[in-house]
Amino acid sequence: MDLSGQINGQQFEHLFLNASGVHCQSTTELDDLLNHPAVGGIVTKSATLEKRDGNPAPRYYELADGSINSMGLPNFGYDYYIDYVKQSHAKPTILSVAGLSAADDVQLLHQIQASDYAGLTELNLSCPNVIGKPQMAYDYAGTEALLKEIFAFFKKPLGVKLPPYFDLVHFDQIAAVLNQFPLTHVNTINSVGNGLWVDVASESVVIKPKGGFGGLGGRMVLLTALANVRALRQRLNDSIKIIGTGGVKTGADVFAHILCGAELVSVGTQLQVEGLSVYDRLTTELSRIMADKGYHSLSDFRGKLKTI
Ligand code: OXC
Repeated sequence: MDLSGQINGQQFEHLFLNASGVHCQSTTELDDLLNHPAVGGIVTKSATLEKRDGNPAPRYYELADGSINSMGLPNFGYDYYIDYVKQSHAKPTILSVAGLSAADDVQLLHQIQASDYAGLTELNLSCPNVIGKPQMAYDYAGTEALLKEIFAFFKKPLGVKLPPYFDLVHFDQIAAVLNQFPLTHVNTINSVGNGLWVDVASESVVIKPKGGFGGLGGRMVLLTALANVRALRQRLNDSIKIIGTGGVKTGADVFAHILCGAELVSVGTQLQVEGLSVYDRLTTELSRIMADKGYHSLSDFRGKLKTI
């Protein structure tokens, strides 16, 4: 079974990645992922210019059908992650970066441009959990101005991590912005910000930051994720590949992401819940569905969702 995909000519022998934030903060965790046979490549925790502790705990909570988090970008800082991805690895790496301001984003990308890292970079325009910092990708004019500034000097492969959009007009608007630039990919969706879970027994919120508000992930966001993959695949230039992220719990969910047009698929909450063995189970389940349908490779059905 051919489960491969490509971004910017880089071959991912296996479609599975981690969702940035899950099992990717330390080099040990990143090594675990790279060493797993069913993982095609890794995405680092989004790096800020300086190391951050993130928001106060509790800041992640598991629900019956997903998760809510307000981690606040805890990470070891840009130098730590660029050193890691610059090493030679047997699989492709995606260096995720997130400035605390647009000026930080520009500075991070200047540093990557000046480095000898030649792999993929992903600019996170959608973290919902940094207090006082709006999700940039909801500001279409701001995103356009930022990408204009970046592509004036950045000549390496670059993608963006997007928040979920909910209105068809918003898909049109963000696609019109993104199509102006030589992006390698979009990664959609980041967590659905901001949700609120109420524990009725204790009459309380379940995470501490922001009075309990946080980004939703896991199965409860699958339909939103699929809609974003599909709507963006229908609107973006063919050269901009899509990493489908959000809601994957079963092989059928992975199949649905590919059918909507995802090139690769990443796993977040379910990786946190189940550990690395999730990739074996998903591979088995996906391969069984493909075999039953007579498919040999993802390209046999990628983007071929039928409408009625
Ligand atoms: N999305 C992010 O981009 N970052 C993390 N959480 C999330 O849902 C975080 O660190 O808060």
